[in-house]
Amino acid sequence: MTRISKVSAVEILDSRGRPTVYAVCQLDSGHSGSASAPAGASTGIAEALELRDKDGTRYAGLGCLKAVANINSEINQALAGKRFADQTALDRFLLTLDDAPDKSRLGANAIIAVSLAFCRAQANERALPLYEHLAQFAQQRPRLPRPMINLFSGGAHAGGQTAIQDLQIVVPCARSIRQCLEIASDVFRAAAGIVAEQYGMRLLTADEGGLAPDFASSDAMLSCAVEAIERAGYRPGEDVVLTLDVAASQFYSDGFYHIDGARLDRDGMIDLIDKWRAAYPILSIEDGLQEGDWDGWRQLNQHLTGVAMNLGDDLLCTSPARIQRAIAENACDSLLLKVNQVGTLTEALESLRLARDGGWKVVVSARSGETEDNWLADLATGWAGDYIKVGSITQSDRLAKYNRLLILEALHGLKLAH
Ligand code: 2PG
Ligand code: MG
Repeated sequence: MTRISKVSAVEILDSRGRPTVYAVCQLDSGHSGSASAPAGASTGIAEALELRDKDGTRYAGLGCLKAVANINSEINQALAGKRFADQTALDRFLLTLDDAPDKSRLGANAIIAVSLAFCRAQANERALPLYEHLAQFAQQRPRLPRPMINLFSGGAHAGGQTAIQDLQIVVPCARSIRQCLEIASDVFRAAAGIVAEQYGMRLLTADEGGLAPDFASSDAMLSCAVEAIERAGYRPGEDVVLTLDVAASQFYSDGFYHIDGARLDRDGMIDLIDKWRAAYPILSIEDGLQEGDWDGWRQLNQHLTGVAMNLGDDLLCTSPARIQRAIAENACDSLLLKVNQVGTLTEALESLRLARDGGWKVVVSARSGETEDNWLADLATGWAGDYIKVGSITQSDRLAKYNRLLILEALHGLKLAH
């Protein structure tokens, strides 16, 4: 049993310069742990709610002082002096404190920060590296996830200059994290060179550090990625492949997808995805359709089965209920797992287990708003994610996670998935 002596919190700033929550959990044993909450920009409708102050005099209303105060007062009063057998006991207790289904009373940003801080404190108490503690919690054999590394950004992460939100590269030929990053860096440099030649700009990067030129179309973005892979000396489709986060909910309105100057209905959007798939080496399509169109997702799944991963982010919101529905309805075949979408580690683990039981692939993902905290790398390793989606290789909020993976590989002897 672990006895908590105190939990406390501070408002800190994330990679977009927006407030977020940093929590500390102190144990009677003298050990402690801390963690910070990430924050999304293209959030799904079914996500747990980040509590923001809505006080226009600070950070345009995005302050987190209420969430911080909830930890320092109510959550601390409820937890201080209590004993918990494990993470599940702590998380279940947290859920009893906030009876709002979307965790909006205390704030999902407050709850996830406490859930993670407790996890780190317990790992420290048990003298285990965080990934190992998480692996034992999930009863998984730890394994390094293969990175999906952001090359180009658009959508909500880059001012909407192109519709597709994230174009990422995966290096299937790499046998190590080190090699993945070396090759990704070659491709990124080549892409930066092409962007400089064709768009006259050096490194104009988006929220996750990806290059964000004003591509004329999705095709221009995709073909530029292929050109960058070739220019860097690699074979597209063999050495390096592409993954897309279409984030289609972001450009869906009035019943249509507004993309590349066209106004597409569901069938038109599925056709477009088929064309991309036929023309480019695409391993995975995330949020190819908007989050409310379950019939469309079933249709899309038939098109993608056997040719690309059909990855649900906004559709699923890491919610066990939505994952169960998607499995039952054959709506997709892979989970983008973001723990703050659901609000506690225990609920996220339930989502992971459902996805695994359904035979799905799992991509453990960062948010577009991150901090220097690196718990995600340990989570993706301890929970044996197939892939990790962290963003590009140009910002410390992203590199904190990649660097942790490099360290886990070099010093802890962990091996890359597949
Ligand atoms: C996504 C994420 C990460 P956000 O949509 O997958 O790229 O973005 O955190 O803004 O939801
Ligand atoms: Mg997404």
